[in-house]
Amino acid sequence: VTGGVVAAVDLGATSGRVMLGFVGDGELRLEPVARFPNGPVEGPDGALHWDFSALYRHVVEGLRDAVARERGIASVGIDSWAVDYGLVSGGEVQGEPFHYRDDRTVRGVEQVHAAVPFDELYRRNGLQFLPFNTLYQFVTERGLADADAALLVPDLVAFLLTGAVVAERTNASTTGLVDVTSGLWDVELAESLGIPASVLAPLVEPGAHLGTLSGAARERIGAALDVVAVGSHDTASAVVAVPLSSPDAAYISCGTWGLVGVELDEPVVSDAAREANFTNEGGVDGRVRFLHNVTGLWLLSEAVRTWEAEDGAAIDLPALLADAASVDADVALFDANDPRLSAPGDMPARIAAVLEESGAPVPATRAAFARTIVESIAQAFAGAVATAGRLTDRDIDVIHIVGGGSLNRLLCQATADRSGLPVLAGPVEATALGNVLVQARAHGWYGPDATLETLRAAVADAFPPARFTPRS
Ligand code: LFR
Repeated sequence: VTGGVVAAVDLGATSGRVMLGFVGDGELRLEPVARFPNGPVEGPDGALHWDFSALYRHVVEGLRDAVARERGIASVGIDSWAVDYGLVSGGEVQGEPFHYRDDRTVRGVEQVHAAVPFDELYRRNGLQFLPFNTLYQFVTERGLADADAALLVPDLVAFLLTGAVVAERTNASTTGLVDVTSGLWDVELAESLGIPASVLAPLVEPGAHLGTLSGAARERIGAALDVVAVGSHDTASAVVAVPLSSPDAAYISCGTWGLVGVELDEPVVSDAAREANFTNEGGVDGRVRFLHNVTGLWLLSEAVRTWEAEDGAAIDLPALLADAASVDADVALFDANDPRLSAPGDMPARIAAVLEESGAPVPATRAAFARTIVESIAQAFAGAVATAGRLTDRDIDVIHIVGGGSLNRLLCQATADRSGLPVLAGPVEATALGNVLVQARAHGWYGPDATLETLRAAVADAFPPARFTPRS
């Protein structure tokens, strides 16, 4: 291993960060440079949007701080949540991108499924049904016909930084418009839905050089940094950095969502996979991320947000989780994926309504509520791991949890207990690490033949996971 330093921009649904990644002989280390909040905002049209202008400003300021701290940055990589996009025309970004939790997608789903039945869609794009997959958003989009390109969020950031107009392949796979077999844009599908193929940018692979910071960005950041494509879907980057310890391991990338599944070489688009709502998203190096979206820490963070608004004061989450840990584990459970829990809002009241409907008792304290949420997420995780094993004919023997959820000991132990499998937790910053590692490999720092296994071995060395053994 030779080495150097790169910058990772990692944008999540609740916060974004800029980090420096140091890679060298036996070294793999992240240093946080900037962290900023993110979340849905209501636009003048009454719909949920992202404040993309603010996000971009934070990215530029973060990169400026990174350059001030470290002169020799070899490149920058960008990843974010999937599916959402901005329109570009005449070299400008048009308006603030819609948030995937906006309910305009209800119309989009009806429209798409009326034109192409879901089972045919699944055969073509291999994606689980999520109401916000980009194709459902596109068909409700008025500005599409006039746009030069529709770029997913990381590509949109790269465009503003360099002027490059591309679609990085792992994230493009979440649009529903990439053919799961060929890996190319399904132009015929797009056109049959009235989506102009001209807005779909050329596909690029993770590791591709996208360009150098252009005029305005270079001036504000203070260096002519190179931008390199990474697995720009945050989950694709996270999966790169899962220190998979067995060929039959499952992983859970747990943040706002819990992405539960296995890595495959070939997609599985069987009837059973479709009925279980498992997705075949594009991974780095052409691997397949065969997984299911479970609503993850969103349930807890929305509940905490509601309680904080009630109290007019911040809640100490570690203290709340410690109290939750001393509540009896035999609490009432609800379906974490209940669609009524998807939009922002008063989560404790909504969960209470779901519990009451099923005749289950509503927790009396916040600690008990937190316990019900964590156990319900763990139950959904265990179920999805079992389903992944069944659908791929694998005898899953260990579950890796990476991302923010890997720090939630209660959740890790509950997942071990409810699945009956050991849980290996960490690294917490898997997404940023995957981003850094794909750049590092593109620079040749892991040698000419480095595979994902080479990169994962580096993760396992630098970030030994914490083990949770199932209790009967
Ligand atoms: C996780 C994630 C999921 C995707 C969801 C919406 O951050 O990227 O993989 O399904 O957000 O984009």
